[in-house]
Amino acid sequence: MEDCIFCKIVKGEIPSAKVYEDDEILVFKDIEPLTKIHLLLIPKEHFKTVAELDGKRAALLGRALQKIGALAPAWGLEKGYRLVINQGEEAGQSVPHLHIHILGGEPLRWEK
Ligand code: DGP
Repeated sequence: MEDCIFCKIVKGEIPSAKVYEDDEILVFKDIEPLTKIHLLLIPKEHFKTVAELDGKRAALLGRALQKIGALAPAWGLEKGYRLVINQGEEAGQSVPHLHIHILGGEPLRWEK
């Protein structure tokens, strides 16, 4: 997608503070951190929501979750973390490229 900020980050056209990259995913620091540690994991392939998952993309997301589990301690998240995927307008999805927020580095509240 030409106008997608995260596709531009994947292509290196916009700089980002990367903490992990392989051939199918990228993890980098969120530019507007909500918690002491706030990372974003994106698939390199552009798609917007889980409604667009096929078998291949679902398998990729499974590997991405596995990677988070393996690398979270190295990112300073050994005490725990929260994963959030905002989907669509009412959830506040502002970038139309699927991304997993990885939040932590401090105690997180959970209330309405
Ligand atoms: P969401 O609201 O769920 O769509 O989250 C989008 C996140 O992306 C938001 O927390 C801010 C972050 N973000 C937007 N533009 C950039 C950027 O250019 N670089 C980085 N590192 N993060 C960005």
